[in-house]
Amino acid sequence: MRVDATLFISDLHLSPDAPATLNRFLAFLDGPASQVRRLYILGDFFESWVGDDDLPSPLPDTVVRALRAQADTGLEIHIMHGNRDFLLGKDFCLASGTHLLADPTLIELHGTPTLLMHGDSLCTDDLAYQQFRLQVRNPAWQQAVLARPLAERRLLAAQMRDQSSIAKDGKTMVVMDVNEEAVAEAFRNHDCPRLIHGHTHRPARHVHLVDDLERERWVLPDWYETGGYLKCDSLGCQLLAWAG
Ligand SMILES: [Mn+2]
Repeated sequence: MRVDATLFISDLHLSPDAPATLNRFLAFLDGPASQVRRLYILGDFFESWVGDDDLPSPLPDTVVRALRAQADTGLEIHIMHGNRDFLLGKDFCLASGTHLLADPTLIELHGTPTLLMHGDSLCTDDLAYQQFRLQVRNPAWQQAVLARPLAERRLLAAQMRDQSSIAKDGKTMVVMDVNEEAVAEAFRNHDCPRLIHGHTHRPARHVHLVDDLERERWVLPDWYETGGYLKCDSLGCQLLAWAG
């Protein structure tokens, strides 16, 4: 029996180089996720995604089968693009039984209007990154990339990962965190009391006073060392660790 609760995860950065994280995720699906009705994956599920024609590779294949098994037994699964896996497409969703979610999306979460985002669009102090984001989210750029051979796209993905880690080295923690005004704007634009996002890898519950109303912002953990997730039901939300 699945209980009426919703789980949120993000930033697993699943990759063939991190088998422990994959195992932790598979255990999470068979554990906490098998007990509830809904799972939201808010971006950077994969460390990189070179196109849905890579589905037969071992890692995507394992993950798709595991998601599918839960979807087939009643788990509603939604997935949002992150800044690593923005090429995840319809074929992935069809194969895994998941639903692609726009960034941002406002949902009614157990009675509370809740805004869901990956979180990178809130990091407006990082101008170089926002430039990059505009490029990779451009449908024309994505089509051009997807038209290239798979092997070439794998190389490109590796290069982009290297460039991202070099770029991060030169940036301060403040630049890479969310901008307070961007957060306030998001709350205002969607007129909601709650926001859930990932991306910054700084799990926490923040309270923001926007237009005289208290709003809560939950930041999801990454899965590099251990895992973790946010569990929400009609009573509220809580961050939980998941060591597998
Ligand atoms: Mn991210």
